Amino acid sequence: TKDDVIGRKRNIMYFHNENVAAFHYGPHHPMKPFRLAVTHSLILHYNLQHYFTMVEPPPATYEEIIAFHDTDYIEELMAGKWRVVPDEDAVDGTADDVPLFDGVYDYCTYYTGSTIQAAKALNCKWADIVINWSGGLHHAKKAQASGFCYVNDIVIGILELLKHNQRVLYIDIDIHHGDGVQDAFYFTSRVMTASFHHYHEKFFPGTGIVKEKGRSDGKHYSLNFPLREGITDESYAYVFKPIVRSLVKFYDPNVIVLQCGADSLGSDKLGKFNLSFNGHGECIRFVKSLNRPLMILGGGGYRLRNVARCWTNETAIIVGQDDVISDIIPEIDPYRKCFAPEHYKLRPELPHRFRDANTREFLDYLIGVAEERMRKIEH
Ligand code: V1P
Ligand code: CA
Ligand code: ZN
Repeated sequence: TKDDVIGRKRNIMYFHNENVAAFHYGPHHPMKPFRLAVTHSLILHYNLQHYFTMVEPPPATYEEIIAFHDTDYIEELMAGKWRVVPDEDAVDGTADDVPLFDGVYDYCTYYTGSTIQAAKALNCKWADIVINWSGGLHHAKKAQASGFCYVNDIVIGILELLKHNQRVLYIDIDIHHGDGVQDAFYFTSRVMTASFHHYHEKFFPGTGIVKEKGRSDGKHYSLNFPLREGITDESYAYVFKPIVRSLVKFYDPNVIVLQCGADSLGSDKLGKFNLSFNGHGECIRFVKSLNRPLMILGGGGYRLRNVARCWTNETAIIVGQDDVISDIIPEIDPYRKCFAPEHYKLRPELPHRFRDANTREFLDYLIGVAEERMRKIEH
């Protein structure tokens, strides 16, 4: 089988608490938790559950959440009220992106509970690969919600992994900078963070330049790859593969956490890249082929039908069924109508909306940065 060719058979666990999909950020908000119900349904209708152990994990507890977050901040979230900040503009900017919708704290406990249980399954060696598509909310800070994220399940999950693992490598392919995870581990060498993202001063969150490289014990353990708009499958693989290969070779992580935000796909509502389902999925395939214990998380993704397609295809890649399953969405899936515009295909071609502004010279410069940084790390 293909598993024997690229590595030994991996034990896979899939974490899903269906309560997470019933929350609403509000009528005009791009983040739609319902995408998680559509994704889960599509995974089931492709019968991929035969290849993994499905777990419905409990919600995260208050104690688990304050392993990272400030208690005062979490009290506000539980009460559904942000503290009054004198700067009115800041309040408005925050309120639009992170509205206090009904049940917002409960919502956080569901996606975070799944990430925590996924981390525990890796720690106990019950699984080699764990999946939580509801997780990956990489912008949340210790005492502040940001960019659709309130509780940082990734940071909490990595803290759990650090109880049993000396070194964790975090890789983030969401189109936005993984600032919340980078900030949380900026001063330690036990977590290396690598974010690939679109960078532009006007593009959220406006951080993630190459010069942000970590401080004190963490110096050289934060890596940023600020990409220009319109990047294609070829250009993305050209930087991603050699960089990730050398991070794994030199950092030698005990476990890898991969945030798979689907907003780096072409035609995303917020994104500016041209990745196809294949190009995005190739990153997941490549990281899997490195044969380390692996946690797969979701993240952004704002064209609902493409998020479900992307993460279903990537679940199939993880279980080694991507070249076996049909490219036509199963007729029995109750959400099939969501996929009508592209003739019910699982991996339709996506329109290229942006010219690729990433020159070969620029991509070679980014690869050089990673190589130079790897020469500086030791452990
Ligand atoms: O651009 C901003 C804020 C508003 N300015 C004051 C700065 N916010 C973005 C937030 C994007 C968050 C991405 C989250 C993730 O990385 C992880 C889950 O994918 C934003 C955008 C935008 N086009 O970038 N907010 C909104 N659009 C928005 C639109 C309508 C209603 C509410 C928010
Ligand atoms: Ca990213
Ligand atoms: Zn994003």
